[in-house]
Amino acid sequence: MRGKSMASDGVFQSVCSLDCPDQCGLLVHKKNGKIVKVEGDPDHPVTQGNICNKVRKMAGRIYDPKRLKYPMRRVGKKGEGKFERISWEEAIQEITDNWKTLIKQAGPESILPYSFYGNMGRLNSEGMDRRFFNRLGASRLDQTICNSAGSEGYKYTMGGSIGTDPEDTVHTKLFIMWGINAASTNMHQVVLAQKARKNGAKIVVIDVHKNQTGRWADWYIPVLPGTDSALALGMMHILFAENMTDEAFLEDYTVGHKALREHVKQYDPATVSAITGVPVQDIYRLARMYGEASPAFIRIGNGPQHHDNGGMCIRTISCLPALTGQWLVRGGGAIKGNSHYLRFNKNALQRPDLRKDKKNRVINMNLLGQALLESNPPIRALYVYNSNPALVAPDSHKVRRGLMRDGVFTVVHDLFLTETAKYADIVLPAASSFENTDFYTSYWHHYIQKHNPVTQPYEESKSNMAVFKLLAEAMGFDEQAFKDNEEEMIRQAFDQTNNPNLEGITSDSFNEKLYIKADIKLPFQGELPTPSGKIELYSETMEKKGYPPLPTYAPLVKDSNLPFLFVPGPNHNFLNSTFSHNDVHIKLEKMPRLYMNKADASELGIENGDPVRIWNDRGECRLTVSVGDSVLPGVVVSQGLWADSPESGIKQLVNALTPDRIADMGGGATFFSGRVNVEKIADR
Ligand SMILES: Nc1nc2c(c(=O)[nH]1)N[C@H]1C(S)=C(S)[C@@H](COP(=O)(O)OP(=O)(O)OC[C@H]3O[C@@H](n4cnc5c(=O)[nH]c(N)nc54)[C@H](O)[C@@H]3O)O[C@H]1N2
Ligand SMILES: Nc1nc2c(c(=O)[nH]1)N[C@H]1C(S)=C(S)[C@@H](COP(=O)(O)OP(=O)(O)OC[C@H]3O[C@@H](n4cnc5c(=O)[nH]c(N)nc54)[C@H](O)[C@@H]3O)O[C@H]1N2
Ligand code: SF4
Ligand SMILES: [Mo]
Repeated sequence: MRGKSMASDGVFQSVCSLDCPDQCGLLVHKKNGKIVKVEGDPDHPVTQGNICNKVRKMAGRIYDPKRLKYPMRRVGKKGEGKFERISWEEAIQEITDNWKTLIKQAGPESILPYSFYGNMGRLNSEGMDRRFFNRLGASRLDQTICNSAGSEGYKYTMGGSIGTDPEDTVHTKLFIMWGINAASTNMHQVVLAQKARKNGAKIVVIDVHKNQTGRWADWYIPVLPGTDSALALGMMHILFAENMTDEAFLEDYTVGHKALREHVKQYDPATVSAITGVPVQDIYRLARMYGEASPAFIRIGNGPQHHDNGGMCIRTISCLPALTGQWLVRGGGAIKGNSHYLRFNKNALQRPDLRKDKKNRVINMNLLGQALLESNPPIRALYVYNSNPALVAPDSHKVRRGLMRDGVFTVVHDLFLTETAKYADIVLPAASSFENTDFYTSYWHHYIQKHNPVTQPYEESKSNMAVFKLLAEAMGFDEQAFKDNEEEMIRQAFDQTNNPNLEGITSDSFNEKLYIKADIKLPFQGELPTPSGKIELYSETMEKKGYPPLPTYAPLVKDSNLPFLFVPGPNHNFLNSTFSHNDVHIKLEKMPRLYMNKADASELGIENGDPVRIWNDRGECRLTVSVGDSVLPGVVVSQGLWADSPESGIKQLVNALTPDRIADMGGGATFFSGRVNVEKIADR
């Protein structure tokens, strides 16, 4: 620590709590008790003092005049945003009185928690909250909105979220950025790749949109949405056919390579080209480049798995490094996610033993609208924290119809009056992560960090942890689990982790060192956590579950005959919907655009900068078009989770258009598999 954390002036070490793989070390500057500047901590071994522009501007968000200061009760209609100030005592009393009545009338499953990782701190995202809802016996939430399809797919191949140490990628000679907009979403992977590039590394980007990352690449390969597994199978076809596979590695460390060799014969370059839109000669060039380069590294992003076939797509891509034996080369291999390495003691943290009825129903968070509208028995209370489903969940209008329903008593705990909070009966002000004690584990690099608060909670705001303790007390839960403080919970999380990578790391280690690296043994010196202990190119587990046991291409669901596939991803200056309320970030981003191919545009009489209406039977948006060749014909792309502005008639909520269909694996979301129509309009 560079200063005493609660001193009113000084520079304090901190961590970025946003849902971003980089999990940067921060330095927070304070003057007269207020945060005046946030910058990167040069001592962080991976992020080394660089941070993104959006978090550089974090002080403005912390003291944004729109930040919630005290609890409030709704006085207007749901969604209208009219509230009156109440005290914390009144708020807790009203919430728990309501819940107690509901539990008597309809049982605790009538209450649904809804949360994600608006704050990555484990105590405040999956600690005291889990203890509370377990003890309450509430309905359970399946947290599927982000990476669950891809993680399940990857797991069939590798046994878990196990990948390359990103620090080793300074040695890499070939980077394939596959469906990741790393320049915006994983900037330190780009920094590492830049270092490797100075030593001759080449960078290939496979994406449906030539965005910041595609423009940075040595070679950008446009691909049609949802066709990546075909492209990976085409690469395998060539690797086997041209003897570029590592037979010794396949024999020693994989299961099913002989079957795979036969299976991929059907994915010849001509067939694959017809599916993917990638020219035959480019498929050859890509496969040969991959077969020849070493170390070759694939950074697998979230894009390809937000599709109907997303699980299988990641399952397929994750087989590639095994074919060439790249897992044994320092700086080779792949990263989809790395969270398996930092497994702490989840049971001690979350206390599933406090749940009496182990069969409580599970609600898939991607189906929030349907759950609120159609569940039987109905959901009668909703408690939202660390998330903004009215903006981020698929099929927004369905979600909003659910949130509008009378008879759903809704509480929202957030730093801002988000679109979701406008539907709440009670709104609670949240402390920012700078105000909390917590611990953080990255899902990309291998470091763990404890966080001590750098400032007092803003106005009357409280951390999630503090609120769940108050709720537990008011519900009369008297177990020790609800009396534990942050330090005790951190101790429990690092006690008996059963994880060799964390051997020797206890909560005391955090007093000695701020950034603690897990001790990672290369996967192939030991066993992988797959059933066979090897990389499963052929998966019996998949076969038993009714999936093709070998990697296989399946087309997207065609949900209508509308002409365009719509890919609404995140943007550079927001983090999901976080910052979409902050004027500085809005100004940086300017406005939401719709990227369209010039051939499509000319057919529709659309010119660059025209306002367009984009719609399907779920909803509509009005965006400004950007015409060019950054997307293939038949595809339109937008960036950013922007809010509508009903006052000014602005419709830019992209999830109004996205399907709430569930992906092939993990209950995942299919944000990028919906179809839309586009037409020119006179004015946005
Ligand atoms: N600035 C910023 N950083 C963020 C976030 C943010 O909102 N803003 N969000 C954070 C979170 S929660 C996450 S999960 C990550 C997500 O970050 P990424 O892993 O980068 O995922 P996305 O940005 O959703 O999509 C990545 C890319 O996939 C492309 N894509 C879409 N469909 C396909 C396809 O079928 N095939 C291929 N090859 N490409 C496709 C998109 O055009 C996009 O460029 O970023 C985190 N970091
Ligand atoms: N169209 C489309 N939709 C998407 C995506 C996409 O690419 N395209 N990406 C999807 C993905 S990958 C993800 S992960 C989800 C993310 O969706 P969300 O998890 O909802 O992420 P955010 O929009 O950042 O909202 C987080 C909220 O938590 C609040 N918050 C922050 N810290 C705290 C805290 O300590 N306590 C409390 N109570 N609240 C806090 C923030 O103020 C913010 O309102 O969105 C998904 N939605
Ligand atoms: S959002 Fe990501 S890149 Fe930006 S400071 Fe946080 S962890 Fe670092
Ligand atoms: Mo995410």
